[in-house]
Amino acid sequence: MAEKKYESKDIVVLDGLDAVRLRPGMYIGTTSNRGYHHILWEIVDNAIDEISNGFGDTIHITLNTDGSATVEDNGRGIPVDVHPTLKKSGVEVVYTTLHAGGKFNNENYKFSGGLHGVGASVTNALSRWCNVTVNKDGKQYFVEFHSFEDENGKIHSGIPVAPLRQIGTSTTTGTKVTFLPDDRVFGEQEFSFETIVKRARELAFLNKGLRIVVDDSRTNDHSDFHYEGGIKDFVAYMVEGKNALFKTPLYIAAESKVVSLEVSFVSTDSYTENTFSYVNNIPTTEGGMHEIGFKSAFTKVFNDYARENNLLKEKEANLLGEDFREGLVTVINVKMSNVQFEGQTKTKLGNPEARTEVEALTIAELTNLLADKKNATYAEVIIEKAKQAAKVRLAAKKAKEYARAKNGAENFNLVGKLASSTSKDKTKSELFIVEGDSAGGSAKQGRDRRYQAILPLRGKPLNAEKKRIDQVLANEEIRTIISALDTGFGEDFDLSSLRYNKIIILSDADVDGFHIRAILCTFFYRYMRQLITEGHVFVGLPPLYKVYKKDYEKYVYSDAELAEAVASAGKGYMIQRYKGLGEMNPEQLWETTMDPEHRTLIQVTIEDAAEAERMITTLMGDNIEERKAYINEHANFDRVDTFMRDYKKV
Ligand code: TSJ
Repeated sequence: MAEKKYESKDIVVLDGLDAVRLRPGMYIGTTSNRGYHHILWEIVDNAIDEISNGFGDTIHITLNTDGSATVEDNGRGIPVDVHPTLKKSGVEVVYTTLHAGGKFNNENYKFSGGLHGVGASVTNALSRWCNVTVNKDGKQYFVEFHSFEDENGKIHSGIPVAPLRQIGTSTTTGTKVTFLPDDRVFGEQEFSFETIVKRARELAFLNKGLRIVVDDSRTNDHSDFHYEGGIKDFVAYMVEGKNALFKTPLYIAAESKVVSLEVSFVSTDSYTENTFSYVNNIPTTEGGMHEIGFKSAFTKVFNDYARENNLLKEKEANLLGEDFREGLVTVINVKMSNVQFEGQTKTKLGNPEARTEVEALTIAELTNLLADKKNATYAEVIIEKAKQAAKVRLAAKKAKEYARAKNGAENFNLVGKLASSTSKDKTKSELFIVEGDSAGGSAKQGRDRRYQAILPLRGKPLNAEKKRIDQVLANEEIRTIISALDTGFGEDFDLSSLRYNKIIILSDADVDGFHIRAILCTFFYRYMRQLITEGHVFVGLPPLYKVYKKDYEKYVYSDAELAEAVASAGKGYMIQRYKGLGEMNPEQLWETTMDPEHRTLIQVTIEDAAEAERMITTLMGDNIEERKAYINEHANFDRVDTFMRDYKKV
């Protein structure tokens, strides 16, 4: 893009967009890599809205070599006629007015994606430049927006270089947008093909029939997603590598004045429940009203079916929702207007009407589905499995009561491996969970024993996702952690009993270390969530290198810092590369990773933990080879894991 000369007569400062520049976080949450991709999704969402409403079927996303991204659809093309009061083309209105666009007008779009809901103007405001080509009515139109610096050095963005104009003719229809995120907002960042592909696949699953093609011109990577089965294919994809108990997932869909709903589910021989819900294509990780409505309908319909078909005797109690959902993989896809998000990560649907609507629609559709004799075996499989789950649930409850009655006496044994701290001051105390006995040994010797307790983990703690709660308890590593923390877990979790103010995970910068961090985060997320929400969980960053020579020594924690350290060392330096914590002696481990004065900790946020959990449950399945391949590909060993992109250093 050639830089244009601006003259003052061209300058029309757009107050709205200046506000976005001033406080990008208010509009896109963060200017980290997540925010960087967010402005791409704002554009893609607009194209999806068009396609969901029946206009066009394909979206192309291209990552260009100059760092910009292009999004193109084959819809009707953004309106180009001049807006009667704003006196600008529809395209310019969409791009220069906060919250402008067809999506806020329910006549054009029935259930608008609305999504994060800030619109294309925010992308424009946070881009160095942005251009739009519209093919419509046999013509091709073009408009370009630019940022520029005024005489006071203030940056204004999203200014049209010239009004929208016709640049040619066309035999197709559609909209094509190219933009370059502004490095003055985001710093040096780039689009991640992997991140984009992951979300593109999800969007293709959630929008049946939609085709999304992703091309990376930087690497020539290419992906193409299109699912005629929609979320039914999504469920099938998620149970690949698990043992599904039906040939294909079941599927229901219904619409009312308030919501449009589709649900697909399949039963597996696993013991955990996995429910993935979405509202307007946004993952509702924390669930909410739609999930509650679905779950209560599901429980009711299956209990009723069991009674009517004599699968539950009169004297037997109703089965619980959790019994029915054991091993069940479900995707719930809701579209509705005026969504309200709540919860710690704003991923919980708050609208009360979603509960009643989803419940009523599910009861009707599911009853209908089960009334079909062809589906009888599916119902029987689910009910049989639920009865089994109820039995285990009652047995586990008894076992737990028994263990509690015996109190802590034998718990003492479990903490045999724990080297506890001596001070009674809980506010300063720290528990290091250390990968491997050798690093554990160094940590025990190197630590400040007043405040630092060490728990070495031998081998891998089990995958908290895979196992039922009684099996989680059966794992020695997990039991050791639970008894060391002293808080209880699950419903019995009590934060006030926590023995340590900081829980610090120390694991290697390799595949196993990545896996251990993900598993521990998933375990805390599932069974001790408050530890994370109250900010008690951290990941310690060990150094990757030591640069040294006579009278000089510097530890380096990332590849980026290495060059700097080498430069300051001058001639004759040596580099030691640390492959694992076990290679450091006690003093080194203390100095680099444990000493509160010098160490770097990353606080695990609820988003990180949710991402770790999602990653483990959606992407890794039970197939160990697949899991290894996934980890190999995605763990970013230089600094932090993929699920900790937006890390907060403390
Ligand atoms: F983000 C965006 F706004 F720049 C954008 C919009 C980006 C991309 C890639 C596509 C789109 C977009 C918008 N695709 N299709 C549309 N459609 C309309 O804006 C549209 C077209 C016709 C009518 C009509 O009533 O005739 C109404 C609308 C909202």
